[in-house]
Amino acid sequence: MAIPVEKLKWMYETMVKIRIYEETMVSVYAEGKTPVFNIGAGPVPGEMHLAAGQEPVAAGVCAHLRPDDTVTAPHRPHHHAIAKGVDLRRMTAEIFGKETGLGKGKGGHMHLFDPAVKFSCGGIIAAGVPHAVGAALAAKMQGKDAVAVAFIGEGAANAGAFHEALNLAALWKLPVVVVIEDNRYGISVPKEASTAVASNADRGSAYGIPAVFVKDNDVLATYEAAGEAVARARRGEGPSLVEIETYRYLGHFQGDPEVYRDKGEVPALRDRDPILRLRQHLLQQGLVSEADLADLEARARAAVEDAYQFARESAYPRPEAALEDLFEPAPADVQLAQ
Ligand SMILES: Cc1ncc(C[n+]2csc(CCOP(=O)(O)OP(=O)(O)O)c2C)c(N)n1
Repeated sequence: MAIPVEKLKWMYETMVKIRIYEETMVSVYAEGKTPVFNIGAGPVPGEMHLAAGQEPVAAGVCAHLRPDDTVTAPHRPHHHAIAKGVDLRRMTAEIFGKETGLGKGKGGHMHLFDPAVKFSCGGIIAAGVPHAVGAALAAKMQGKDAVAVAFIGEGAANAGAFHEALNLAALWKLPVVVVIEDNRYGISVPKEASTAVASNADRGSAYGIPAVFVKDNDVLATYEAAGEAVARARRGEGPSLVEIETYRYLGHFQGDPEVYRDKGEVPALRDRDPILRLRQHLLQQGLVSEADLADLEARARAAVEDAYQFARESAYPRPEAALEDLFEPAPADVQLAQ
């Protein structure tokens, strides 16, 4: 399948934007947390899970999605959010805990919600799968051709929610695609120590649905596999499972001592960097010039810098705001017990 040049350029720019975003976060998150690591200090309090290296998954899948398609993401959500088109300023402000954030600064980095592009994420492993299946059920009942995509890690594919949700999605032929990011580890536990099958694609047959395994963090192969799965869902033919072999360059969380992996692992992975591989492919095929790529890279960097500046300059919420927006106001025709 020939991939349109505009899509290739979009995927390149998106991957570069994600990488710059995550690398910027590495240093911003560290502000105020040295020499003694204090998780509450600095401009970005709380835990931080970054996805540098995993860009092909988000870009290759979201290249097929529309704003009215739903995406649910896990605790490592920035790459999915960026690729889905979440407002970068308001996302960054949310991560900084500012009142201009997507959730008025009350959620932080694991709780990003943008209804404008139907994006959500959360820290409970595999919880996004039933949510995506619910969105797919809603689209089907409303007669829409929107689809839902749930991104989860390979560790989460051992959770009950994943299996229960897939069973129902298959039974009801819902327009949902479950994308598993195999980045080798669930925190410190390697996949082979937690999962009895080498590839989660083998689990598709348990639900009678198509399933593929995409090797080597390859954005072009991811684009093709996701394209087939999304098109099948849009045609009303039901769910699919796509597992993508990807790499996590950073720790499970920022501050992770990473004693569970060999010191040579990440440098070897970085030698096969997926952004550099796409760059070389675009140039070798004569699809773009160095100047074109420099423009895309400059635009990506400018968007990231603008978002961080917006977040830094925004105000913190008023203390009283902690008690606002906790409950949806009751509909007028509902009498509340006194
Ligand atoms: C239901 C539940 N159990 C346990 C945890 C603690 N936990 C947080 S991240 C994580 C590992 C997730 O691994 P994986 O799904 O492979 O995603 P990755 O971190 O590699 O992106 C666990 C067990 C949790 N958040 N939710």
